[in-house]
Amino acid sequence: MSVTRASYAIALGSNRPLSARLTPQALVIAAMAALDQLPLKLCATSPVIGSAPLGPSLRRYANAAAIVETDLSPPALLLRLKTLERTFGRRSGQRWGARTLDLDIILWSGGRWDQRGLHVPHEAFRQRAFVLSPLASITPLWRDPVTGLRIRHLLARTRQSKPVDRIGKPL
Ligand code: A4P
Ligand code: MG
Repeated sequence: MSVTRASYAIALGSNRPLSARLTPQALVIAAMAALDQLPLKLCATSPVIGSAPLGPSLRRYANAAAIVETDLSPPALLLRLKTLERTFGRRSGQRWGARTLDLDIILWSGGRWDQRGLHVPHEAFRQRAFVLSPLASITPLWRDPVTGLRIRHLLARTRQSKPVDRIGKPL
């Protein structure tokens, strides 16, 4: 299925090297370049940041974000991203386990997409500075269609410690 041209925000993460040269940071940089080989236009890429691991994996992550434009629907784009993850040595394993490359769809210009196996906006992004900080450097004004808040506002909230519910609405 294709949609009329849409914008997507993609989060990139890596915390396992593929070789001595292909460190997590190098993998994220290479993956951003590889996005340009897909049937899409790479509009913006963020700097790569280092971040402390959330979850069971002990290794630090390299994280970044990219904005792309494409006619691909959310599930069609996800398929392409999963293929790219495998090209970069991603093997299926423990959820949240160390990985050479993780590509998540965070937002798309069509608003919400909810089906089995794909939820856009990404369900956890509002609480994650390692997603919001790179994203804010390239698209600070994009509004989350669920809370109505801009990326830069969501990022600012992660620096306060106000309680929020599961989707990030203030309690
Ligand atoms: N899926 C549903 N919605 C989406 C979406 N919007 N984008 C499904 C991408 N995938 C989506 O993902 C599992 C399944 O989620 C997919 O098959 C897809 O159908 P996965 O990438 O195979 O596995 P995962 O990444 O281990 O699980 P998950 O739930 O995506 O974890 P997250 O949210 O990606 O978190 N700490 C730091 N500092 N930096 C990180 O990048 N990442 C994680 C993983 C944990 N801790 C981290 C980081
Ligand atoms: Mg993932």
